[in-house]
Amino acid sequence: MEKVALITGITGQDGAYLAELLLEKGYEVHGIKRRSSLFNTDRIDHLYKDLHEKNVKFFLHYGDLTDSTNLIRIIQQVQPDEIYNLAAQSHVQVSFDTPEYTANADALGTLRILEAIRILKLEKKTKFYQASTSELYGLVQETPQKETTPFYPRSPYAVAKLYGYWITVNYREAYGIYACNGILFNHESPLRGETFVTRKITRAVARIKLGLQEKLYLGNLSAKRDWGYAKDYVEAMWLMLQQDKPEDFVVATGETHKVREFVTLAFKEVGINIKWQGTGIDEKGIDEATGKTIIEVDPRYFRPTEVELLLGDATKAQQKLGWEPKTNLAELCAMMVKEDLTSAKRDLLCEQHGFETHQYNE
Ligand code: NDP
Ligand code: GDR
Repeated sequence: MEKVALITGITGQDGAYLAELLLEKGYEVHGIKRRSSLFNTDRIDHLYKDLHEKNVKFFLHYGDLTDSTNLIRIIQQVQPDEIYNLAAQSHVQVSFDTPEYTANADALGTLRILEAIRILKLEKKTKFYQASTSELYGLVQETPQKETTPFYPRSPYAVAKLYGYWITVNYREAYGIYACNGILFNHESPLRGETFVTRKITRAVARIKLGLQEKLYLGNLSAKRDWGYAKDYVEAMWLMLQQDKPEDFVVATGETHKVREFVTLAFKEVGINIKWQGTGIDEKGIDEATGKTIIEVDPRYFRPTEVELLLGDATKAQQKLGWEPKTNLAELCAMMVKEDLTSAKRDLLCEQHGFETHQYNE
């Protein structure tokens, strides 16, 4: 019998890679997308087939994590073997502006799905994956961070995810649901949202290289992150739901780098060497060849409370799931810059032929 999976957040970075992986494995894949005034399915359009064709295995449903009745109805209709709860207001800085909404979607949204499983009496049938995060570790208590490291969340996003983490553990213990937390460290790709720091950097690198943009403004250049490749990480999500018993796992590369290092690496990909000058808000990145300042610090991007250092220890995932990262930071960065150069070249062509292109930078 082919398995049926339901993915919330299917239009996001991880949703797109996971949907691809599960379709390759022969699953019937259902996803929940939000109604939006513009199309929001760019990342999964290549998976979509006209529903009138034969053997369609990919289905989208309108829904929202803030709407219980909608979630219950979709889960009742789909009767999934596996639910991957990837939907979230996932931007840490935005969570300081929208803390209540973030709690509603990220914390209560998780509860709503677990309750739907219970209400529909699917506790024995449906396995549940919760997209937990290294942001739970927040203020450093121990490095590298592993499954037993105490949590100290530092943003409304992380606090909401803390609820999601514990409610998942609680429903596993209270009702015997096969429910797992994947505590994933930052993972990036060419599909990464444009306002997360790596993608913001690789997009700017491409646009600066082609003369479409003058400068890149960033916040805390000294924050350290353990960055992996999203496509490698969705494999770990799937593996977590294929074990004999449900457990929580850290997924990470075991390497950490400063934002500043990622900037240097990304500019190097297009032949620009960066010389760093100054400190704090006066720090600047200068193009060695031209002497022009192309990177500046903008305190608007500082967070009220920051997570300074993330470094994960994925030994448990390696031992129990046989999972290991396959892509290193240099390969990841090169891949992202390459994709962004392709789209910047498209923009340049348009401009050269008299068509305006607009780029929203945040
Ligand atoms: P994205 O921001 O790329 O995707 C989030 C998805 O959630 C989008 O499909 C978005 O829809 C959807 N969504 C947001 N709010 C709602 C809502 N109220 N109801 C239904 N859907 C909603 O995130 P990622 O793919 O990067 O991350 C996936 C999950 O993993 C998230 O939960 C994130 O918090 C978590 N995580 C991510 C890490 C990372 O480094 N990427 C690390 C650890 C955890 P739309 O497209 O319409 O905006
Ligand atoms: P993060 O990712 O907060 O770790 O959350 P993000 O890429 O936003 O920030 C990483 C670090 O870079 C610093 N930074 C900037 N960040 C952004 N977005 N924009 C800037 O201009 C900038 N300048 C410096 C940040 O301060 C931070 O220290 C991501 C999300 O995917 C979460 O959903 C997920 O849970 C965690 O990763 C693990």
